[in-house]
Formats: sequence, C-alpha cells, structure tokens
Amino acid sequence: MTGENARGMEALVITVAAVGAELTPAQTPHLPLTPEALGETAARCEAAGAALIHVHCRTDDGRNTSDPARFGAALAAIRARSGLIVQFTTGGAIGMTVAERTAPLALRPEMATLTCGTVNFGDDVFENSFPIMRAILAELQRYGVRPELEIFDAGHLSNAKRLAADGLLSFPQHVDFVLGVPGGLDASVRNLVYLVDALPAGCTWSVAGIGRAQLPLATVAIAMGGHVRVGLEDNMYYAIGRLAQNDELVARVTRIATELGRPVATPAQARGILGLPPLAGASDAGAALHASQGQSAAAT
Ligand code: KMH
Ligand code: ZN
Repeated sequence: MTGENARGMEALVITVAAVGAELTPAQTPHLPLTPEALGETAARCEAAGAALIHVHCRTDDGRNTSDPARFGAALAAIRARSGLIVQFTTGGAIGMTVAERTAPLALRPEMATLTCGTVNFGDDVFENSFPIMRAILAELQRYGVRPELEIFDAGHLSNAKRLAADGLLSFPQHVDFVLGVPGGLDASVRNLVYLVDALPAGCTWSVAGIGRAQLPLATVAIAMGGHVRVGLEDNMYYAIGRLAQNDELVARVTRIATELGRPVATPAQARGILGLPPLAGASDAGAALHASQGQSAAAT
C-alpha cells in the first residue's frame, strides 16, 4: 500500500534537508550540528509529516565533515528516534574530494544523492564531471545504496540519460530538482514543468526550491503530483525576516497538502512509492499523525 486518496493522488513524500553544508551557526541557531540534534530533528520532522531526511554532518562547532564515524553516529541517532528514510549526501561541501564525499556510503544508508553535473555554485564551482559521477555511481553500486538524482540545471538531466545510455544507470529513478541555486537553473514554474516533461517514464520526482522559492515550488509540486523537499539546507527563513526551524517548514507543507486533498506519506508508504524495501524493525510513527489528520490510505 503506497497511500492514495479517493482521487487517486499518490501520497506526498516530504524530504527534510535539515542542515546542508553552506549555512553557519552564526546565520541561524537552528542548524542540527550534532548526531543528537539530527536525531531530535528527525523525530520532530517525522511527527510533522516528513518521510525522508537528507543528511550532511557537521562538527560540534559547525564545520563540514565527511567522517564516517560522524555519519554513523548520525545514522544511529536518526534510526533511534524515527523511521525516516535516511539519505546521505555525496555532494558534501565545496572542496571535498570524491573519496571524502563517498566515504560514508560504506555505512549503507538506504539512499544517497548523485548530482548529475557540474554547476556554478555562487562564486564557487560544484564539480561533478563524468569521471566524478562514474566514481560516485560505482560506490553507490558497491554498497547497494539507491541514488536520488540531483538536477541543478537542465543539462544535468541530459547527463543522467547519457549515464543510462552508457549502461551505468537504469531508469526509472527518483529525481530531485534543486532550483534557484545562484549559477543553476532558475526556480520558476516554467522550468519545473519543462524538467518534469523531460523525465524518463516512471521516474518519481521532488523539487527543492532555494530560498524564497521553496514555498511556491513546493505548493506547485503538491498540485502536480510530485514530491517536496524543504529544510534549512535550502531555505533558512519561514517568512521574510523570520528564521525557520526544520519541523515548521515540514508542517507547513503538510498543512498545504492537506488543504489540497493530497495525503502525506508515512516513511513506510514513502518506501513503497520510491521502490525501497521496507526497513526491518522500523516503527511507522508518522502513521499516527496521518491517521489523526484523517488522511491515511485507509481513511481516504
Ligand atoms: N553542498 C553542496 C555543494 C548534495 O547534498 O548532494 C552540494 C549538496 C548536494 O548539498
Ligand atoms: Zn545536500
């Protein structure tokens, strides 16, 4: 059961990108920097309607780290506090080597990102040449980790198709459109519709609008039947001048989806939608929230 309502709308998978690599603790006090804070964030976001958490790790004082021990502690803390699908970054932070970016994959998270091309990233360059993509794909395959294809620019989808043509990737896949990065494709509805139309058959997709584009693109994606990523990695504000907390960004998407008649997926339902196997022994605490909103698959 993947969760559909009476109108046949597939349940909405909400991803929380809780910390990312770019914001500093000086910019917002709400970044979950420690494994314990990531566990707490996971619990709160699951209760608010999230099904998946995209994970970067920081040191206690906020620096980026690819230390597998830190990722392992984060994975354990998230697992202890939630049933969320855990997705590691392989983008890491600007300046990390490919070996650093892929080192945590040995922990075999359920999913990890694969950015499908190089992109300007503010004044920096986020490097994802074909050799880098092939190296990351090899590590994903080595550890049996399901990719989420990150598309920052229109050509990235072409790159993913080229990887498939070379036999290195098979479609359909789950794809995340990250729109509005300075240097990447603008966060417009027109661009989102263009990208969705260009997807290979059977793909699932989500959108992560950067900054103030997060809310309007999330709303459009809910109506289009796509999925949504929110969180501080992409947007630090709840409203102009008001810093956000991750769970309130998730809760707002849940409220909008509910108003639009779109059920929100529990982690177990999200695993079905994304074609992931069930997590052995996982709780589905999100089901209580969904049932209380009268939007579980059974209730709708
Ligand atoms: N921090 C960005 C340079 C990912 O997580 O896969 C890359 C990023 C993408 O965040
Ligand atoms: Zn990321």
